[in-house]
Amino acid sequence: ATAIQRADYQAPAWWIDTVDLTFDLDPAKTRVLNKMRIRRNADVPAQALRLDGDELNLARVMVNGAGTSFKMDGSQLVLENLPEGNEPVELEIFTTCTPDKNTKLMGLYVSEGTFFTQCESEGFRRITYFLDRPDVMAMYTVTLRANKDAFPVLLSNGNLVDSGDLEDGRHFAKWVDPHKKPSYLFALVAGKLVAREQKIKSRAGKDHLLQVFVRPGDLEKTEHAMNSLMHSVAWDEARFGLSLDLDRFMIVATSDFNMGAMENKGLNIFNTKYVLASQSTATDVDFANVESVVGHEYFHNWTGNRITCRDWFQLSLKEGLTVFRDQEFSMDMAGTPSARAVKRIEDVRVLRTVQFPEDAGPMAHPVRPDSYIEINNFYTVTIYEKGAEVVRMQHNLVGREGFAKGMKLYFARHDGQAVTCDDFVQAMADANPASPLAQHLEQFKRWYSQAGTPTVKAVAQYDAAAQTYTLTLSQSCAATAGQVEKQPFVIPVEMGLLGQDGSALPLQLQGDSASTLSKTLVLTQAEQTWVFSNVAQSPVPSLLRGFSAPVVLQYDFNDAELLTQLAHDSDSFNRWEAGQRLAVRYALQAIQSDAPVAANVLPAAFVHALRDVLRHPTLDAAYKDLVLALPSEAYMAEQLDVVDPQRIHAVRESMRLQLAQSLQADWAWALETYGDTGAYRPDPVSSGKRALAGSALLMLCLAAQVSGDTVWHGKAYQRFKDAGNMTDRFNALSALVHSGAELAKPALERFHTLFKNEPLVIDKWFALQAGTCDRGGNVLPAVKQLMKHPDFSLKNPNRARSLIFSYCSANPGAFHRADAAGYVFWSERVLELDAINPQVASRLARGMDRWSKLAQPYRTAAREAIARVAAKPDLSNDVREIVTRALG
Ligand code: B3K
Ligand code: ZN
Repeated sequence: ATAIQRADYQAPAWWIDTVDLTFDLDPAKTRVLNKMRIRRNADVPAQALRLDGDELNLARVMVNGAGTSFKMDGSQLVLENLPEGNEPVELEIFTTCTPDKNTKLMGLYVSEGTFFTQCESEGFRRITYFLDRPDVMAMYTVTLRANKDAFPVLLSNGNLVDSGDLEDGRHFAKWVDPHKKPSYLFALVAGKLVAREQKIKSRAGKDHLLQVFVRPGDLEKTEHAMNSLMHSVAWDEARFGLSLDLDRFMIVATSDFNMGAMENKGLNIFNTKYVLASQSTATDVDFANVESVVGHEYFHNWTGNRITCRDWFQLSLKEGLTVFRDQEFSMDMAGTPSARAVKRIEDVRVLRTVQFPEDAGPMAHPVRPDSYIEINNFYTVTIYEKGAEVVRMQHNLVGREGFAKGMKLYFARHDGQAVTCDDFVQAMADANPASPLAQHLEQFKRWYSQAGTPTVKAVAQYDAAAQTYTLTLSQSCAATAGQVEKQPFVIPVEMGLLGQDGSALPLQLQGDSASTLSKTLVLTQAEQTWVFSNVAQSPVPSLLRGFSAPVVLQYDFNDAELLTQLAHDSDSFNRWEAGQRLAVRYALQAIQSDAPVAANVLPAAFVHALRDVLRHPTLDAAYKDLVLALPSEAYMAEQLDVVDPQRIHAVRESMRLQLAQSLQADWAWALETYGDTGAYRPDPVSSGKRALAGSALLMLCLAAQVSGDTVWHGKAYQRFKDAGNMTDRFNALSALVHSGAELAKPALERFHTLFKNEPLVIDKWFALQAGTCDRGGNVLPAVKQLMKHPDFSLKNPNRARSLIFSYCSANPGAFHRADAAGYVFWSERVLELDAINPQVASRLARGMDRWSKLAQPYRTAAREAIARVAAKPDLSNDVREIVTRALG
């Protein structure tokens, strides 16, 4: 397979104005009649029409009602003799496909007897021959015909305009989408489904019908998704003046889905994981995820669907922007400043533990990539989360009002078009001509073109006599594949200064008359200096507040300065960050020392500071839980050039045990204080209490395991049995499992019995066992045993992720074995999955991205495992691209 280059973009030679599809749905052989009205693109030289196809059986092609000659070029259907001139041409293509053999879950497939589609990015070509690219936008009419008993519900995009019975127990439904769209937003669903319905009125007074379709038994688990959808509609109107542009908006859930959800116009298809939620089966995190994914897909209706991407290199145009929007939605829904800060910290944690490594590894790519082999490999945390940070920086540079103005201009200019990332930034800058974004526009765009995480180094000097504070910021960015030299970025650095007692000091730049408590410095050069006057004492700098740019900040803080920030910083993000910096500092010292891992990796002063946070009278429980949580093993590994996963694991375990033991009374207090949240509501405040109580219980069980006093295990088992919601129940179960308690086994059995008919809960059951702390190498054999469990299936992506990914990609202490058995297991599963579903396989393949940093013997063994995968001749493009880059 050859790489596709962004620079090679050419406008299509033909346009498709209308598409009229008729489906005769049959799992074994579905017949698709595709009637298109096409015309030449007068702006480009006349060319043959080349239509994309994939695994289709072609029966007939007609042009203007008559047969025609055609040829095949690979998988493309080529029509060379179409009429000359610019008159529209009627093209009719008749094909068949086999949905029940479609294990890739791209195109038209069957899940538990129901038809679903997934077209983004290039799945539509598995349904019919087409110009399957996002800049070809057409009006769709869709007629679905199927057996009425087996497929009573027939759905597609837009409005239902006709339906009725046919002969032989069949029926039909005809749908017309009132908006033109690219093929990747096409969808159909046919099966036995029921819907929760809600009528709403928009601000403008228009009526809309919202529907959430699920399998019959799941209806009572859809209330939260429906509420989330209503909130999303209201939020987009209130914050951006964007109203629902359809009479009917549908969400349908399926348990077989490659990713989270898909924003098909008016017919979003969701993984059940992000729709179904009830107090007894879903955790607080699940509830929050449902809200955020429902929001995300709904917000795509404007950012993605009304304005779409010119080509797939522009993917972040819709994804980065829509992630930014869903993050803001979740923050606005959370309400309090503290809950907003918690959400921000969680988002930054994902960015730093997943995206920073990606940006430093073999898959590093700019937010707008320059080339790809398989586009499905580029639905990455760089496109999504870093893309959202790049939008967030624009938001911060033009301000909240300015951002809303920029969005207005973006829609005024481009509604109904397929555009580029440049078009978005241009609109933002043009709407805010006096902003630093407009001032540095060309330079700001480097965030889209240069890969890698920049480092910002800060050096400061306090002059007591002159009462000045001089801050010098310099930036650099390591080389990434194909990009050796990096030009300076535009980096907004929000900052404040704290007095030695932690109070906020006024900031007055030399030459300015007014002072503020927080300020955004815009770093544009390789190095820049700012001087603050009237600084009465030597301050503690609070830099990169709110994580104002996706960079690594280096500053030589001493422990005392970080403890001051941890106790007092008015910026919640940096207060949390100070604790993380200290924890990482002590962890790295212990990891890099030659001595055996000590029991007291953390100095007493730090432990006391954490106790003060835990016992703090006013801080929210959710925030306390984040401060008390140690940085992950993956995050620690990223700070090292040579990674010994076992050493990191041992050090982190020791730190955790130290916190468990030295704060034992405080954890007991926390469990007592936060452990009963009354009637269940998944709001941020009570979720935070449950999270902190869950952590406390785990700490108490860990300490108990060492002391041999099993009272807490008994209490945990009791909590597990009596819990009134899944969060408390699963936290108690996890505490038993992670602490290696004897009661873990009966609890796991009981849990399985209770929830054997709840697939999403059984996923948790698999994931917990695969993700548990390794004791003498026992996790891998347990995972292998679980693969033989009657409930396990590699074909179901959620199930595969719950067992295989939880072990290979989320349990480094168990996966990196000196005997290489974890790596062998990984390579076998990648190959096995690749034959079923290349997209899922290639996600698993990414688990070894960082192999070259491993210490021996892991490094050599990891390389061998990757090479074993690469040696397979008929790998999918998906996996081939990942392993080739990894070995690169
Ligand atoms: N746009 C889809 C992702 C499609 C992935 C295709 N491999 C979901 C989303 O980002 O909302
Ligand atoms: Zn998206």
